[in-house]
Amino acid sequence: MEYKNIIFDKKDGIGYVTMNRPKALNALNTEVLTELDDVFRAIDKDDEVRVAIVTGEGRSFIAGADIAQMSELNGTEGRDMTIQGQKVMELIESINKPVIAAVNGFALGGGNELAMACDIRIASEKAKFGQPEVNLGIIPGYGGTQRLPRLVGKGMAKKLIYSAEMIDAQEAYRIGLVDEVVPAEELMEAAEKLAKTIMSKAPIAIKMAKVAINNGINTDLTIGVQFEAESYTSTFVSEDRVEGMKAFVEKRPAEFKNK
Ligand code: CO8
Repeated sequence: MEYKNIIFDKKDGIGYVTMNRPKALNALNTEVLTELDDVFRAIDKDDEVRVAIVTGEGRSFIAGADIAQMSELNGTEGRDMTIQGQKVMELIESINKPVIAAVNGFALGGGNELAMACDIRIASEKAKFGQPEVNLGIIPGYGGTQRLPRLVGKGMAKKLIYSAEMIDAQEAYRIGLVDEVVPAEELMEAAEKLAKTIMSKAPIAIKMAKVAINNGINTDLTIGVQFEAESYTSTFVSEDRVEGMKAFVEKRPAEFKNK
């Protein structure tokens, strides 16, 4: 598929998805969502990509769903656009490799929701976060009412959603919405450094850690530890587990083969 609103590159095991609609601050319309769906399906299947990084061109990460487009929709069409976006967020969350959000600027509404669907969020000091939907007479519709309380707790999520308050990167870090804050000029370097660290580890272990954490967070502890046992077993029967432990005993770096 040819992309008009995003750029996809890959280099040294990293897949870069750059939101590229800077005149609209990278707002998500149905065409952008279709392109994101396509690119993340491709990343999921692409053995050359071990970790993906999502970022935005210009001064915004993503300033939300496209308000101009939404303003033209009736109820049914609005529901369809919500479901389309929710599916994209679920896809990003469930692909079998880590996705890092390198949040360069505004992450508002659907933009914050996309960042939350990623595994890890690294923010530039210039980034701004918020769920301003109630200003428009709607509520978050790309998973924000569900993922935000899971990340920052119910009270803080309600405060942010009810008030539509925009917060800076340090505050987002303080409440646990982002995992690291770096100077703007070091953002991509920080995301790549983390991606390279992850790529140096056993690939099946990384994949299974993602499965165990994501499945577990959506259920209770009893079921969650059962997911962990299943995921753990998948790592324990792998050749890389034998290699990892052997390398430790032999005091040498492990050579993982994704087997
Ligand atoms: N949609 C469409 N266009 C946008 C959006 C957006 N979300 N955000 C900014 N733009 C456009 C502006 O219209 C403007 O275009 P133009 O130059 O043609 O007038 C351009 O981007 C630059 O924006 P501003 O001039 O407003 O720039 P400022 O620096 O003054 O302000 C802000 C930046 C604060 C980010 C401001 O643009 C803003 O408040 N944007 C809207 C943020 C927002 O409310 N986001 C939430 C949207 S709702 C949502 O995401 C719901 C998700 C679930 C949807 C379910 C589907 C039905």
